[in-house]
Amino acid sequence: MMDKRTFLKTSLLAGMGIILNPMWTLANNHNTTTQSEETTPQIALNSLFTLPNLPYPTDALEPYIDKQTMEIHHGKHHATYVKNLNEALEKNPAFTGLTIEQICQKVTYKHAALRNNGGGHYNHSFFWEILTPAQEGRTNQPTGNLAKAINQTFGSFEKFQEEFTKVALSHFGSGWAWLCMDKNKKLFISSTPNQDNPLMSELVKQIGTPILALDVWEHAYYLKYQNRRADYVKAFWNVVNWEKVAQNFEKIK
Ligand code: MN3
Repeated sequence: MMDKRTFLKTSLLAGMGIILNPMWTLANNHNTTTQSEETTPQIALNSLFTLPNLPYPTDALEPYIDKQTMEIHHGKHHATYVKNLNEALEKNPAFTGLTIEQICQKVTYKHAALRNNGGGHYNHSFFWEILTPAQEGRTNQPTGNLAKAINQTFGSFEKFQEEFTKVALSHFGSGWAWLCMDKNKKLFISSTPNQDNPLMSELVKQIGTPILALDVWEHAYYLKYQNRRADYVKAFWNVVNWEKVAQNFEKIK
């Protein structure tokens, strides 16, 4: 038998909704477990992305790409993509713990923030690495297996350059030009709008792994070249890091 004091206490707590029906608790726990198995990723929720350092000083690509453009492009534009990517990941737990490549492979038209900022982070991180300071008297061309593959696919290095330049110049508005390898190990040139890239298999026509990239957003060249995208693309060939491009090629060949 409950004494009066216990009865009062129990009634009060029940009235406040604090005493739980054991069946309800079980059902609720079961439901929670099922949901978390479906939506919680296996990897810890701590792998936020950070802005990578440039592999050279901001003035190292002068006179082809100017210091101020590099400062703003890396320190402001790229930094903003990283910040917004991390915010978007908090709202999309199914993407947490994935590499940036995996995020790009998984995004669809439904994930606008992840698509734009995940793409922005991948594309710029990739772009900084395939650039390098120009060297006096150097013929800046690929060598070895990569040179052979370019010759086989496009006829010659000059024809490849022409084709890549044509794609970079004819891309309307903001976007990227790419040299990629497809799943049959064949090189191809393409362009993508905004921050899309050829890893985004749900979104692009030509799927592939990037080897070389060129940012053709106006923010990449406007301070120095204004509307003259052609001059910027021409200058780009002086600062391509063909050693790095060859490494990208060898990794997936
Ligand atoms: Mn850019």
